[in-house]
Amino acid sequence: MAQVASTPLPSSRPQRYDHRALEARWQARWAADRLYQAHVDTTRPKYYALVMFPYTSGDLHLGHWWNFAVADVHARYKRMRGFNVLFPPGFDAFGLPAEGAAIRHGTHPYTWTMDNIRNMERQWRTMGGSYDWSKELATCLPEFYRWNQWFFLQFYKRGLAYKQKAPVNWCPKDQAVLANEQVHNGRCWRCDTPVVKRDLEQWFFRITRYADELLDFSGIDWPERIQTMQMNWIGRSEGVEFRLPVADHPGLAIAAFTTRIDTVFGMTYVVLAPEHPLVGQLTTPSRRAEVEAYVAQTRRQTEIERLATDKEKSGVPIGSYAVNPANGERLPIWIADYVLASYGTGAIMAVPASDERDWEFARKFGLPIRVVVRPADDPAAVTPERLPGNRAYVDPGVMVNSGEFDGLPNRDALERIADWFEGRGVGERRVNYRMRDWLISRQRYWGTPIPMVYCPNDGIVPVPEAELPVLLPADVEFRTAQGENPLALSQEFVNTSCPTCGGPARRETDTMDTFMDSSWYFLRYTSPDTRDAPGFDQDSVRYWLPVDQYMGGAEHAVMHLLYSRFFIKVLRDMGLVEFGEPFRRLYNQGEVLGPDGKRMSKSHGNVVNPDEHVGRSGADAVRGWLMFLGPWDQGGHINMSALGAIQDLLQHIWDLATGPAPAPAHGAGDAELRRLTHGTIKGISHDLDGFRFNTMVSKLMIFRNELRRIRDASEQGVAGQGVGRAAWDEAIDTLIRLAAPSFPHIAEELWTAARGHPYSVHQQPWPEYQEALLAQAEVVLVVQVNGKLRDQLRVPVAVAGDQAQLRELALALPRVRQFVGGGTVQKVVVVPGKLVNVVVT
Ligand code: ANZ
Repeated sequence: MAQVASTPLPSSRPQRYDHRALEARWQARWAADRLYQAHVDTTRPKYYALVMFPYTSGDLHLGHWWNFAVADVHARYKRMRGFNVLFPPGFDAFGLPAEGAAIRHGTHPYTWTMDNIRNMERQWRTMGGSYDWSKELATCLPEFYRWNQWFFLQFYKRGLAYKQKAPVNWCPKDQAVLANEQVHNGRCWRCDTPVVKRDLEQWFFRITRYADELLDFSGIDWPERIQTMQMNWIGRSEGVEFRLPVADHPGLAIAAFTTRIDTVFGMTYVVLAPEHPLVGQLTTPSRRAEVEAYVAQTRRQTEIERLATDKEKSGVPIGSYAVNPANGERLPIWIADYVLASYGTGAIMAVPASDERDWEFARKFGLPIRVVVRPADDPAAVTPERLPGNRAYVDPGVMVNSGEFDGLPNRDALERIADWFEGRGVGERRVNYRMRDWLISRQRYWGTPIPMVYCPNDGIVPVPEAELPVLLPADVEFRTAQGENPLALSQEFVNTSCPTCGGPARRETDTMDTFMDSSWYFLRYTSPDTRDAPGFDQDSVRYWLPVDQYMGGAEHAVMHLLYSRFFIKVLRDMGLVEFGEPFRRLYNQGEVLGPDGKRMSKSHGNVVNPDEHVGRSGADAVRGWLMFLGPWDQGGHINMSALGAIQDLLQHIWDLATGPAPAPAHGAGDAELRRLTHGTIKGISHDLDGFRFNTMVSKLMIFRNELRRIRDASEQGVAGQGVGRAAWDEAIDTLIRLAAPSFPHIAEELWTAARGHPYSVHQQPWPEYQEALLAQAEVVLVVQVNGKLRDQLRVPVAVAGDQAQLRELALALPRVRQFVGGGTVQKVVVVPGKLVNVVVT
């Protein structure tokens, strides 16, 4: 294997490390050779490595590099490990900013987006990544989004897509719906107008049908934190839904959901959400003005503001009363913003003694508090003043003031009262989820048109599959649109004919949430040219999916990562895929911060553009720089000293690989060098397996230091045990291969051009370490007599496990002989590699 190492390099070879020439040259060669193009090959183990695709915002900044370049190190490593790797790039290309740019600059969203893609792709390619550009996709192209429409139709057929009135954030000035993220302190992010809730007909996906299945994470290896966030988001709770008759309104009842039916005797008032449909009917004339003012005030708040626990409680009574079905008591009905219309039934039984929010509310408005569960160890704690800490008691305890249930542990009472209610037909056990159905309609232009038609005769009619895609119209006016959906203004788009009766009809002008695109783009990557349903080649998907390693930010914990899981489960139930989880392993990398330690943003003026650094220092240096900034999952902040350290590393690797080998008879000896080489392979492999890129780079640096030390000793003529040519060549060739995933260009140049090995280093197997070479040359064992330390034994590794020899050597030690003295050796206990104990009587 060793070839040309110490012969002077031919003059045509670059003597100096010049990243400029070599990076461009190798990138062109890899592209021409389609080195990273993935093909289905059932004879090889596959590995689907995926980074969350970027939004087409305009530029790739160093934060993108942090994601994509480091992920590339992982993909390259897996390739050298023998996997058939699929590693595709693409663009998340629909979304609001394109429309904003269109309004501001008068460009079409398509033009703006495609220009950005071109620029970002150019930057992306300078990374020297092993991305398979033949798989590239952009979600804003009809060849992609027609399948969104096709999936929508299938969901509709299966009852998983439906239309319903729902309250949305509405800016009265812009005349536009806003996403929750676009509401800042109750005001529009653009014009600062107070945002109101408005009920609009919206399209939903019935993700709640899969709620229970989405709580099951078995079979996937995801960070605990993300699983917990999804579980909290789904928010499964078991409880009882029961009815409270309304006093003086025969036949009318309020349904309430509670997880604590055991506390039903402690209910002292009832609260409806201000938006509850019964509020109008149950408000008495004398209360009307106050109630209406309160309802209007609530509509201006976001859900997040309403739920804040530190918020001062507010509410008003509406003048009517409800009857507690457990004891017949008449209780006042209030409305308050801490009760949400969208959860449970939008109404609660309030038990101030057992619930913190109800306690605060009751205290503020002077409502009664009745203790029904007391601490088990305090029989006197039956009044509010006697409760521990003078606050709501929420822990398990013993029932009081609850009729026949008094004295029971409250857990038992909970089941008994649930049975009692069910037996009397007053209520039923129920499971509730905090998660709502996925609202997918957006009143915007730059998204996938929802393929539905409204006909005066036939109602809502799906567009026939054969007529897909429903294309976004090109001639749309953006400037005049006062925040209104430009699609709705396009007569050419809106006016159509009914697929059923042929008469005049109107198209749906809502487009789909862009999370629709990201819910399945990873299927399309396997076969991006597919023109047939279902929008991906099923054989390719069978081979490549699920994704083996997904890499992306933790900010996607609930939306994208939950929607994708839902989507795949639906596709599985449709028989389109054979798996139920899209991403087998998930890794959340941290964030790279600006030089000032702050999040990079244009407003902070601390955005670092990679182009400049790539131009000056080379892509390899920037890749290493990023890895060296900190652990990948934690992030780090940009500092120039780290870049300098990487530039030194690259120069030193270059010098070692192109310079002469140490003269034999100098240096540390083959055994030590090989132990170093193989120990480094082991350490670096371990780090790469665990995504510890920063410590991996440190290990390369240590390896580099040691090799330089050996070489320098040789140059200075320091006598040693001698490093043979084979061991040196092994070390250098290993160094290059270990560096190849991180520094693909310099590694290729050194491997192929400088050392004359067969192209490409990126198709070489990953070096394997030999365990036997890792062991220390000598091992020191402790020698005891009757359990007391008396001496030590230094033996060659080969002897350290040889019981008979160790016994003999230990007994021969002078100090052992001294302590054995005239006694009899009963036995010699040998723990190989560690200890010899001589037992004497
Ligand atoms: C009485 C009670 C007594 C409650 C008690 C709790 C403790 P999770 O676990 O999140 O499902 N609740 C029900 N619907 C609500 C709504 N629309 N808005 C605000 N709060 C609502 O919580 C269920 C509990 O949250 C329910 O149980 C109800 O208060 C409240 F000692 O009923 B509970």
